[in-house]
Amino acid sequence: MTAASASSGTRQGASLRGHADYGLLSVETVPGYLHGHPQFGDLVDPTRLMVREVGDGNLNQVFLCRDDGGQRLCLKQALPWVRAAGEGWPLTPARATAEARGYQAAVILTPETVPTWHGYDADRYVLAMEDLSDWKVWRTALCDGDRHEGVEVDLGRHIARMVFGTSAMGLDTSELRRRRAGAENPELCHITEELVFGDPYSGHERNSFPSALAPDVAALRADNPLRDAVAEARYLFVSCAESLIHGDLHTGSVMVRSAHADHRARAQVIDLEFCCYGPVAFDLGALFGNLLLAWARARVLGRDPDFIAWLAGLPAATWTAFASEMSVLWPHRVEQCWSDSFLQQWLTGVQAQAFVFGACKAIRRVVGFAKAADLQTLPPALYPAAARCVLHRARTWAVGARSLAVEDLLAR
Ligand code: SR1
Ligand code: MG
Repeated sequence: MTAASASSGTRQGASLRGHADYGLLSVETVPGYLHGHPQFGDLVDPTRLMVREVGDGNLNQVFLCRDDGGQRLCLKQALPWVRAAGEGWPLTPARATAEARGYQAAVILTPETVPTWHGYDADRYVLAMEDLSDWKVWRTALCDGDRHEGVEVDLGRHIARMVFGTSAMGLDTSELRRRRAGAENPELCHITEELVFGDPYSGHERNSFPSALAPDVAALRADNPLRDAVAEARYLFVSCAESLIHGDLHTGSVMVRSAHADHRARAQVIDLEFCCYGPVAFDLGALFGNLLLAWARARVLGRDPDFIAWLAGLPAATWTAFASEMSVLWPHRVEQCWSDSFLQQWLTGVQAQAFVFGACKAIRRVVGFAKAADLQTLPPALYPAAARCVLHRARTWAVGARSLAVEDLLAR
């Protein structure tokens, strides 16, 4: 076997070649690329390679490479446009540089919760990392009704370790400022500002929802307390650069697997192209908002009550893991001026912010561009009830954020 073999999703590769002067990869050209880039090519045998393009996200192409000795590698390349929209929506491939920056920080601060990192080719916007094809996308697992116990603990810890290691808690402020200055990701942040905080409350043509939901969406747009909360969250996202955040930490950015020696599941955080300096609550909120989608789905499908109760407990369990890890790391802060009572105050503020961000993240998946499988794969007759459940619950989070307990987010 000497040639790369095409598989599903690769037809796009042919039409993309020639459009980008940095050389877009295809299943046919990956073996040659690996020959010419031995820092990656040495990890597999490029002469005896099977290559599959498996990108199913909104932005990039992803190649899984496996040689006939079983060695595997994942290459991810940024396209010069939004994959889900096509060439009419150009987007800088430099987002891959932001993603590489995120992985490089994460492999130092929390190596257990990211794939093994093999490096970045900045000329071709290609990231090389461990192939996680024997893991499952958490969103898919939740949609299927699979329980992966312990994933939420990994995620809470992951977020805490990232915030501690990239903020004024763990860095001296000169170093923090240098890192911030070198970590701008304006185009991707702009997408978030528009898609998460803007479009759902406007008549933007990117929005889409069934006509049955039109009265609900109109009510959302006329809801001034909700819109004020969204505006405050948007301002916080734009203005707060406390730590390096993932920037898109929904359940589709998490891979999960159960078979571990201690019988608890594990999480791997992926897809860091939205990585930027921002408010840590944005990552926590992304998880909460996407757990709301999974919970609404499970309810309308009439899933096992134990599964629904487990789902309902995940925001609090994630939060507890996050807050506990912050307490573990706290004695190592660089400045004692960050007092113990400051930590408690900070946690209280972050939690309320996360509820509003979570609301925004859930609402955008119902009204705006880029939907989520949790709702989209429901039988059509069940969709409106699930969507209304999400919108109603999200509003409660946004307008009641300062008085809500995390245990109550998904209470019946
Ligand atoms: C134009 S990109 C659309 C969405 O895909 C990503 O996963 C982000 O959530 C972004 O908002
Ligand atoms: Mg993504």
